[in-house]
Amino acid sequence: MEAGKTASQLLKELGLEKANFGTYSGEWHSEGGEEIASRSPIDGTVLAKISTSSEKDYEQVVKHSMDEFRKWREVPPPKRGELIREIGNELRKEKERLGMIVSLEVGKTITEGQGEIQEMIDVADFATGLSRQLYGLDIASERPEHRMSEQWQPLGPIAVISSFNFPSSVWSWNSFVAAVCGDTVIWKPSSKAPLTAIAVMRVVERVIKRLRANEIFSLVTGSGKKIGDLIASDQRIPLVSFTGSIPTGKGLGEKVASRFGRTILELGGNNAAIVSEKSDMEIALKGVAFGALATAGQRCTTTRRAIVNEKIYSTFVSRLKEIYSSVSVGNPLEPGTLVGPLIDEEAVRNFQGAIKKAQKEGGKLIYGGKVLKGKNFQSGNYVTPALIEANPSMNIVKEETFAPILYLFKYKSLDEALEIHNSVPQGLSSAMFTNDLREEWEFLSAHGSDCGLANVNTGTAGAEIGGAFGGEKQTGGGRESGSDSWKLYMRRQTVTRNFGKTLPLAQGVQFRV
Ligand code: UN1
Repeated sequence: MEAGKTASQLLKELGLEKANFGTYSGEWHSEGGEEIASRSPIDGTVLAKISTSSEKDYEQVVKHSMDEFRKWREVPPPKRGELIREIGNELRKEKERLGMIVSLEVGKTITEGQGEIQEMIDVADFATGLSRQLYGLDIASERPEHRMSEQWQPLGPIAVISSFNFPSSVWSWNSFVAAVCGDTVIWKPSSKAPLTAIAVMRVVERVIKRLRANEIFSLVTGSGKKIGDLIASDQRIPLVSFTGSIPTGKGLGEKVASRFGRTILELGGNNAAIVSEKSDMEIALKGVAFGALATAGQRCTTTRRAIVNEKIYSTFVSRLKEIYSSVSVGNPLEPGTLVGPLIDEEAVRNFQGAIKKAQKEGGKLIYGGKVLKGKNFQSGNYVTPALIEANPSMNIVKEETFAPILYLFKYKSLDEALEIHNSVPQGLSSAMFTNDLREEWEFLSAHGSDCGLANVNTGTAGAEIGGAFGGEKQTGGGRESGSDSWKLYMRRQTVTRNFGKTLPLAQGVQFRV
């Protein structure tokens, strides 16, 4: 399947043009922002051109989002949920087409592109239910005839800066939850995936216009340096949710904190799977392979390290090599493909650079690591996934390289495995494969995995939306999507009410006037 041909048909069906405005605030506009191209990593085809947001566009968006917030915060939460339900239903209808846009723009396999939209639908369902579950607390007061409680208020217009690898679902994790909380949302997608954002916003716009609902979602496009910076230093935006690299997240976090704004940071992962000799090897192999290879190793949750018990190490590694050699790398639109292209040339260079560094530090490349050339690999972004035998003292294994490189480690005792596991600066996802209850306990205990996500007998990638998603240490500490992540999109208000006829003071303080 050719990316170009598929794309023009799809763009038409979705009401998109070859050239698109990259700013939406109740209407599409562009006031002289520079033009960028959405380029498919599959074969380098330019899918569409997008005129990004100028400062004037940005200003219009923020003003619009503030105005809409003043109206939206007055809407009862279950009514807000009704809008999200309708958006979810529209996404159900458009799942195939939108999933295809994702595949075309970022090179995901068809099933992964569809999965991305499914994740949005799931979050829409979750947020609709949540809109009736925004609960507070009732707290005992030390004073007679007093009541204390806790309630939650909307925050304001918030910003969501998303990355290319989950170009729409991460926006929905934040936006659908924030919307039922009463916030309005300004979306800045990655400049590597603006077309998906525009396509999603077109679908959202259709629902909003049909229902004559509040225009709570807006879109700005442009570089992190320009638009990202405007957001980071904009006092009017109380919360910025950012998904991306550790250095960018650090800079953004500092900027937002310096104006007392809040952030939800979802930064790099360096996720490991511990494979015990007491595991079911078939499950472990599949879990590690999916974790390392899905999305061509470009997930925050990608398995980057496998820590394998020495007793099964050689069997496990040779089986893994077999799996790797049977995996087809190529055009992600073809049904048999498991590993598509990397997003761009820079990603390919990083892949090669990391392998070189690993080899210099004593790592042994035992499989893959090549850049594929030829007719089927036109864009030059296709690589054979790499397996590298490593040791924990190497520096490169402490870094996240957004590519399919799996470092392999051997361990003797579980203590040693856990030490290797926790020895990196990132703390997003983790997995342990074992059928031994005591080993599972160690992994899940306070001295076990130090990550935000800890999985047993399932891999590091592929989290469900019902749990809170995010990680510790340099991953940034944010939580998104399920559980009580909604609290991050609201402000907490402690309420004290006096029903009595006197004014007793707390802590027994006397004040006689
Ligand atoms: C990401 O890579 O930024 O858990 C998110 C997963 C996906 C989400 C990944 N559901 O792999």
